[in-house]
Amino acid sequence: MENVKVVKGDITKCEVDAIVNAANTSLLGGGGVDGAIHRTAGPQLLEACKKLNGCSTGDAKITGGFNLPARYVIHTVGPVWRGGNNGEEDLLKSAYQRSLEVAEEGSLDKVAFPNISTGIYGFPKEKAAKIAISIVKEFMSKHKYPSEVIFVCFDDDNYLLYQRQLEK
Ligand code: AR6
Repeated sequence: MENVKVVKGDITKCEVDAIVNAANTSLLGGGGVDGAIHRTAGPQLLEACKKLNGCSTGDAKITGGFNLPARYVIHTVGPVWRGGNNGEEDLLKSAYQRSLEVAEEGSLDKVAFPNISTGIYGFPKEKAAKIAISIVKEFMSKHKYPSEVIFVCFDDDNYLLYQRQLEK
């Protein structure tokens, strides 16, 4: 599908309508992609996040992008991988689904996703890639927005997995 793309790189450099942040339930910043997004966006992002009163795992909330090239940040919280029998797959699906719904509600056209939960949260990468791609394709087949989704992979493993999965 040509409106679903994969690139290797840093999501904080993406000039899109919204980038998705793999945050934690506090929404007050952290390491990984969350840390990079807050560093680039500047302190106004933290101020905006403080007003959101956190976010449940599997949910998503939106702020402005401040100093980022992206107009908005959709903050979602993926699950911590605890062996796979604690609802992790459904929670990851929900994190993608809710992020897409928030984009759709804002009529946001071009959205970039990081590989949610596959860093510090330890979700198996191949399983996560299959979930991400299937949820995104299904959502896009039913909705006008977003009309373009970019999977921004930071590590080689994820980049190769997404390339392989998207070729199918
Ligand atoms: N651009 C794109 N992807 C990135 C970047 C970047 N600049 N930096 C890292 N990644 P992680 P999680 C990739 O750990 O597993 C934070 O502390 C990384 O290679 O950022 O959902 C939050 O506050 C990996 O593939 O997020 C939470 O506490 C992917 O982003 C916790 O980490 C996700 O890795 C969330 O853990």
